[in-house]
Amino acid sequence: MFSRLLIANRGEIALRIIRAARELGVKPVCVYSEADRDGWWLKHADETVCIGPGPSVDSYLRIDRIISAAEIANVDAIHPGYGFLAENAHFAEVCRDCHIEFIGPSPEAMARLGDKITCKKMARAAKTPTFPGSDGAIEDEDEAMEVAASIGYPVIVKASAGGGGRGMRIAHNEAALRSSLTAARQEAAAAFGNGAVYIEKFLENARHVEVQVLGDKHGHAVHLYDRDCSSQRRHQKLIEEAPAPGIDPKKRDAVARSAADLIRRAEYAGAATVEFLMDAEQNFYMLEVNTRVQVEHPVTEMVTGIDIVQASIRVAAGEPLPFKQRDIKLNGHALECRINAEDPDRGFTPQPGPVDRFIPPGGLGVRLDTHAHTGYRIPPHYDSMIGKLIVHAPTRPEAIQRMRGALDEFEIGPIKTTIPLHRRVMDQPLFVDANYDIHYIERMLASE
Ligand code: MV4
Repeated sequence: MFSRLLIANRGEIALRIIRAARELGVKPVCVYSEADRDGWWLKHADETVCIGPGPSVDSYLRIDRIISAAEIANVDAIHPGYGFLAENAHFAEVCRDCHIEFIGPSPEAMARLGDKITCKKMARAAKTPTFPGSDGAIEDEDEAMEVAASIGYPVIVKASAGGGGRGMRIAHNEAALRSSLTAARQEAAAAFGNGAVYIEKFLENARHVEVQVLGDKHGHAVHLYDRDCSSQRRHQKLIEEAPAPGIDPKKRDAVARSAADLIRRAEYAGAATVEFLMDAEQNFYMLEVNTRVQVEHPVTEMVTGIDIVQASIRVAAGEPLPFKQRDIKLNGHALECRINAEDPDRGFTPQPGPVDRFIPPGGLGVRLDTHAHTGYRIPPHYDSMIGKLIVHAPTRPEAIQRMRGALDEFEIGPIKTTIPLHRRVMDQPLFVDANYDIHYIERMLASE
C-alpha cells in the first residue's frame, strides 16, 4: 500500500478521499488554491501545498503545479477525484512518467474508453448493448444518409471526443442530417481537436441507468449493480438512486455483467461507470463510459456496503479486488440529493458567499458528504455543489420518507440552495411512483 497520497481536488470529494486514505493507513496530502485557503478539509490532511490562485485554470487544472506539489510532498500516488484532471489521459501519462501512481485507469485504457467510437466498438465486441447506428466514424454525407435510412429517423450525430451532452445534434430528416453533420464536425474539431462524428438512433423519453464497475490489475472486473440518474437538468444530475427502480432482476444482472465484461476487455483498473439509456420496454443501450469515481458513487456504497474509493486506492496499489461477483448483494434502497448553492427560482444562478447558518440532518440511514459548515464562504470559482445528502432504507418508499425528513431538518442560509426543490420532488407523484424519464425535472420546473 502507498504511504502518502496526494489529492488533486477540493471540497467534499477531497474529504471523501481523505477518509478513505486514513482508513487504509495512507497519509493524505492536499493541494489547494488561494480561494480554498480556509477549507476545513485541509485540516485533515497531513500536509497541504498551495498551487495557485482561485481560478481552476491557474490551480486545480495545472498539471505542472500538481506534479511539483507531489514531488515536494514526496507522495507515491495521486487521486484525481472527479472533474478537473480526472479524465485527462495526458495527466495520467505524466504521473506514470514521474513514477507516481495515478489512481484510475492507465492512460491507454482511459483513451480507449474516452473516445466514444472506440468505446462503442469495444462494447459491441463485449456484447454490451449499444444503439443501432454507424460502425465507426462517418466518412462522408452519403454514408450518413445510408446509415440513417437503414436505422430510421430521428437520428443523433455525436462527436467521438464529446460527452456529457457536448457535441450532439438530433436530426429528424435528410435535410436536417446534412446540416447537423457539417455543424457537428466543425464544432467537434474546434472544441476537441477531433472532428470524428458517429450516428445512432435517437431515443426519446428514456431513463438514464448506469452501472458501477471496478477492475483490478490482475484481469478481474466486477459490477456493483446500477443507479438511476434520470433526475437531471441540462445534463446536471440532481437526484440519483440505487438500485434503478423497475428493472427485472434477470435484465439487471445481464446488463451489469455486460458492463463488467467491457471493463475487463479494456484491461481497466479502477472505478468506472458504464452509462446506458433504458427505454420503456427495458431495452438498454450504452451511451459512454466514465473513467473516474463519480459524484453519485455513495448510493452504490450504501446498497452494496462496498467502499468504492478505498477499493480504487487498493487496486491502484496492485492489490487484487477483495471480493468476487457472487459476494456482491443488493441491500435496500438509497437516494442522493445534490445540495447546490444555486437559486432554482432564478435559473439556478450560483450563490457564492458566506454560509451563516448550516444545520445538518442526521439519524439512522442518513449520510451527508460535505465540506460546508456554518462560517464557510463559498468561493465563486468552482462547481456550485456544496454537499450530497444520501439516505438508505430497506425499501424505496421508506428511503423517500427518510429523505423528506432529512431535507426538513437541513437548514442552510442565507444563500439559496436546491433543498426546497428536492422537497418538492419528494412529493411529486411521478417521482414517488418512479414513473419518470430524463426530461421530467425540466417538465416539472416548466409547469410550476
Ligand atoms: C442519446 C439520447 C438519445 N438517443 N443518444 C446526453 C448526454 C450523453 N451522455 C448522451 N446523451 C444522450 N444521448 C441516443 N442515441 C439522449 C441523450 C440525452 C440524455 C442522456 C442522459 C441523460 C440526460 C439526457 C438529456 C438529453 C439527452
